[in-house]
Amino acid sequence: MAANLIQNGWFSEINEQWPGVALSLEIEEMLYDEKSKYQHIQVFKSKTFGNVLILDGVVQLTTRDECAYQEMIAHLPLFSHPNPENVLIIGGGDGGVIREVVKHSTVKHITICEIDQLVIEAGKKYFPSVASAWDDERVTLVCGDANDYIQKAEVEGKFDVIITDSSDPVGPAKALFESPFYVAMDKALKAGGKICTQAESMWLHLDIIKKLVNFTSRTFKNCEYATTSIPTYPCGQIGFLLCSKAGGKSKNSCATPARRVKRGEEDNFKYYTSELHSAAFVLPGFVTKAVADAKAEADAEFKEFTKAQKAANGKKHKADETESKEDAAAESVASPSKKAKAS
Ligand code: SPM
Repeated sequence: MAANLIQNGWFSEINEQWPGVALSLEIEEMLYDEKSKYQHIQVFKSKTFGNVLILDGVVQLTTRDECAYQEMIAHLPLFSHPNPENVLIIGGGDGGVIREVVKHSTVKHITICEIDQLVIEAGKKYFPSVASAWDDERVTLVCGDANDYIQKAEVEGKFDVIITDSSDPVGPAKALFESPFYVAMDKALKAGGKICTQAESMWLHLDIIKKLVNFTSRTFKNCEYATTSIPTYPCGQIGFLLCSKAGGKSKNSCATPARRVKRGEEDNFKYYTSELHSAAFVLPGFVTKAVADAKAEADAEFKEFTKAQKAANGKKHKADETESKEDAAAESVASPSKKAKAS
């Protein structure tokens, strides 16, 4: 943690990604401070929000409010799918998303691709209530770069649900906010598959949200932004991008759950409810407009591209025609007997 982020026993999340605004948490005890090959990892015990995980100076989770993020990023796509069996988690080395995915009895295999082994170890040691499902027999860990893993031929058409629990688009997670990564995730889905990715704050990063919607709406059948409130992320809010692949038995929209929490199982969830699922897709006017604008821009760009391509093909067709006429004329001059035979 940069020294200027701790003063008088308080951690302040000062960062260029959210200029002029910062959350502060009072530190009771510093528990862990290591630099991995990828990032600076720190854990402290806070006065009122439990243990806190910080990566490169940015809050990733606190034990008090992590449910608002982990439950929503996992259950929004899982309950939108009628029968999720094979799930991929990208990132999420603290183990919180695994803890949520194992709650679905339909799920047979869970692959988690996390780049940083030290995050996994810190999670197990300092966040046992979060990293509680690593031993579930359905879980396989791939320790590596998710952007490489998702491009592999062996994952094509393999998953029902992909959940990307990443840090922000600076540092190791940068490529996870770019179009090629989403195109590769689409390929890795089965028909009717769903993806859900950490998609930043509507108060701070409307530009990132619009960019994500713009390129995902070209690839997927449907894409939607959903929101959750979480006090320890900047501005107290974070969102998710949910994209659906056509086909299968899934509905294209994730806004109405395909399955509801079963009666008697409500206590498995601290934050998520079937009602909150639908409510997460009800957005303030300016966000609804930004999402609609991004989709309309993508449509217009696609139409423009198709028009330009048609025009280029038309020109090429004409040029080919002229060329073959000229070739034929030249050939008939060079070998008049052929022409005579042909006629
Ligand atoms: N399993 C928890 C990992 C958290 N991953 C998301 C962290 C996002 C932190 N930054 C939020 C910034 C919002 N603009």
